[in-house]
Amino acid sequence: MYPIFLSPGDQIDQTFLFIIGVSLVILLGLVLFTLFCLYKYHHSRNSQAEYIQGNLILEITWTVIPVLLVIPMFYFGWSGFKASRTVPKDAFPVTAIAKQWAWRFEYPNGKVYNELWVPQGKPIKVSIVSEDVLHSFYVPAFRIKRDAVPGMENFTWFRQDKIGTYTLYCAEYCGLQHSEMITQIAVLSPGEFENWYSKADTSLSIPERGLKALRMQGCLSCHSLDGTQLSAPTFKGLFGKETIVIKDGMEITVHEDITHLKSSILDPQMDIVKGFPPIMPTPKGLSNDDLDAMIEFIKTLR
Ligand SMILES: [Cu+2]
Repeated sequence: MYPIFLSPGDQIDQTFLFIIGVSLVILLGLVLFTLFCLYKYHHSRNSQAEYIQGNLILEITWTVIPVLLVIPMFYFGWSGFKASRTVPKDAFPVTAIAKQWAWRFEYPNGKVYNELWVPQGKPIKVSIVSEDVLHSFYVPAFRIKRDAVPGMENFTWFRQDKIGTYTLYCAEYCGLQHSEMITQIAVLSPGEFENWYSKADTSLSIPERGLKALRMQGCLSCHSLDGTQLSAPTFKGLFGKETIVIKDGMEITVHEDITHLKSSILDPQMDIVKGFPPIMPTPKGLSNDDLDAMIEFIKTLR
């Protein structure tokens, strides 16, 4: 039996090492055997070929040895797979929500964050869902990759004993800003985690709340804060600006005031800023307060 104190990531590593080890032994054996045959059966020593009709011992040997090698590979692979699909009962549940192009994490107490913060040494069950297209929850450091499929709930689990930050990628090409769909898993000491987890978000100022909402909605994958041109207009200096937009095929100039910004967020296809692709998704689950806070935040980027 696999020691149950190993997390699925460690089991995958051990299985991998086992298979690599066996492969190396086979490689070495084959090379040595080839060199031996090259020498022994060189035509200068054996000019006449010999006719051999079957060899029972040889046939049994080359059947039994591979079987003995392959069965443990299967065993380690299978038990590792089973461990990765069997969530411990005391696991802490978090939901990972994927959308173009950001991750969002919902905790049992209602806390929502754009990074996955977890306590050290505790099994974490991650339910994985998508709000739009296929994405994939990929954490190389934990040896985890699991798809986020629209319309169904997937899951994975991990336990990390080492405090630190680990990168979480999206590993399924999901559109223009796919490569921006990247965030962090922060493994904190249990005390630190409890401290963060039990603290409500009421301490945020209104613009701070707006920034958080922009992150959560994935806006910052396309709209920069510092004037950099990504695949959508930058937020820097946007408020109060005159912008040329395409509306029903016609170019018109709009004034980016509170009303226009709000309606552009709620109905992204209403008019499209000239020179940019019409790729912005309609925000989901955006409260009025968050919308107001977003505008307040954009206002600060003069
Ligand atoms: Cu994605």
